[in-house]
Amino acid sequence: MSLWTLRCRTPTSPTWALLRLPRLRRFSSFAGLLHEGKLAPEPEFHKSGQELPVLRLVGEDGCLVNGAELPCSLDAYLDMYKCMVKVAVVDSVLNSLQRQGRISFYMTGTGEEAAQVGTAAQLGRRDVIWAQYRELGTYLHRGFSIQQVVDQCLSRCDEPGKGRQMPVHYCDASIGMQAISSPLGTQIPQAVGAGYAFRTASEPRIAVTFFGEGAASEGDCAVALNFAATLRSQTLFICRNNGWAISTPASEQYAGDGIAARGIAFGIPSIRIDGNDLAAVYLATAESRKLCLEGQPVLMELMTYRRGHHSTSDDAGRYRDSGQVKRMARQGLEPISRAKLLLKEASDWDDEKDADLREEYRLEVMDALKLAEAKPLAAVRNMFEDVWAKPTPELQRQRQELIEHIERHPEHYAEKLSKYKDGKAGL
Ligand SMILES: Cc1ncc(C[n+]2csc(CCOP(=O)(O)OP(=O)(O)O)c2C)c(N)n1
Ligand SMILES: [Mg+2]
Repeated sequence: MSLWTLRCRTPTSPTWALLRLPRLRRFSSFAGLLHEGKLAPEPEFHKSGQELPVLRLVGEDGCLVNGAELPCSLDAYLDMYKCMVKVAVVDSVLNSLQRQGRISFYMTGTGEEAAQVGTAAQLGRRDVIWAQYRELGTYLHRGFSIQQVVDQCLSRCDEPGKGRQMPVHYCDASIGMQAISSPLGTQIPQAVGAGYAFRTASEPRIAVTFFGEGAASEGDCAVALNFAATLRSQTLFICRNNGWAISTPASEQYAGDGIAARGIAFGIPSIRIDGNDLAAVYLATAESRKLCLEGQPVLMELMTYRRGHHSTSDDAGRYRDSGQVKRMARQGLEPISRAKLLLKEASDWDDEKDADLREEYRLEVMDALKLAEAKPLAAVRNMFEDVWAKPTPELQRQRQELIEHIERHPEHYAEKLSKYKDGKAGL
C-alpha cells in the first residue's frame, strides 16, 4: 500500500500527520545516505570532492613551515634520522651484492625512508604490522637487526622464514611483523580482521597495513576498506603513494583523487601527508593511531616517490624519464636530505658525523654478511614443513620423490647439499 493511498483513505484521521510525514520527506529521506540529500532539479554529475590538503611541517629548506612545531624532541628526530640512514646504507650494500650475484634479488626503498620510519616510530610495541615489501625501515625501527636482514636475503638457516621466501620478504612475529607476502593486496584484509578482533576484545592496540598505490587497485583493498569501515576495525591503512607500480605511473593507475579520497568514500577518516617529511609522517601517525584506538579505521596516504628501480629485476630507465628521477632526488625534497637540513640547522649534527654514521652502518652490514656467508642455508626439509600441522599425503609423496631423485643423481647434489643445514640428513 502506498502512502498516497493511505492519505486518500484517511484524510481526517488523527494519524494523518504521522502518516503524511514520510510522504512529505520522501525526496529528502533516503535510506543509506549520511546527509538528508540535497535535491537538484537538473542532473548533476560529480567527479571529485573538496581538495585534500597535504600535511607538511618541514619545508624543502629544512625549516618548519609557518605555524608548525616539531612534534618530537630533536633527539627523537635524530634517532629516526639515523634509522633512515641505516635503511639507505643497507639498501645500497645489498643492492650492489645482488649486482655481484651474491644474492638473487633485492628491492630498495630509496626515497621512501621517512614513510617507513616516521610511521613505525609512533606505533605501539603490541601493534601488529602487515607490510607490503618496501618497508625495511619499519622492521629496523622495531628492532629487526641488520644480521636478520642479511640472513634472510641469503636464505640462511636461522632466519625466521627458514629460507622459504624471496629476499626482502622478512618476518618476525616477536616484533609484531607479519610475513611479507608477494601476491599484492593480501595483507590488507588480514589487517582488517585483526583490527576487528582487537576492537571486539577491547584491546588497546591496532593492526597496521602498508600498501602501495598500485596494490590499492586490487579488489582486496576495496573489500578491506569497506569491511573495516562497517565493522569499525582498529586498523590503520598506510598507503605509500610513490607514483609508480613497476612501470605503471599513478596517472594510469587510477582516475580519481589518489587513495585518500577512497578512504573518505568508504567513510574512513583519511589524511594525505607529505611522505618525504619525517615530522609530518610522525605527527600524522600519532594522531591516526589515537583515532584508531577509539575503535575505527583510519587511512593515511603518504605522498612520496620511488627513486630506485622497482626491484633488481627491473630497469626503470626503459619507462621513466631520468629527469623526473633527478628532480625528485633534489636536496630538501627527498626525505633524508630534508631531515638532515633540519638537524644541521637546529643541532650540532654535521657532515662529518653523518659520514661516520654511514661508515658505521656499512661496516655493520659487511660484518653481518661475513657471518651470514659462513652459516649454512636453511635445511631443505623446510620446504615441506609448517604449512600443515601434519604433512598431507601429497606433500609426503613429493618429499619422497625429491629424496629418491637426489639419491639417483649424487654427482649433482652431494656438494650442493653440503651447503644446506644438516646436508642430506636435512631432507
Ligand atoms: C596480485 C599481484 N599482481 C601483480 C603482481 C606483480 N607486482 C609486484 S609488485 C607490483 C607493483 C606494486 O606497486 P605498488 O603497490 O605501488 O608498490 P611499490 O612497488 O610502488 O612500492 C606488481 C604489479 C603481484 N606481485 N601480485
Ligand atoms: Mg607504488
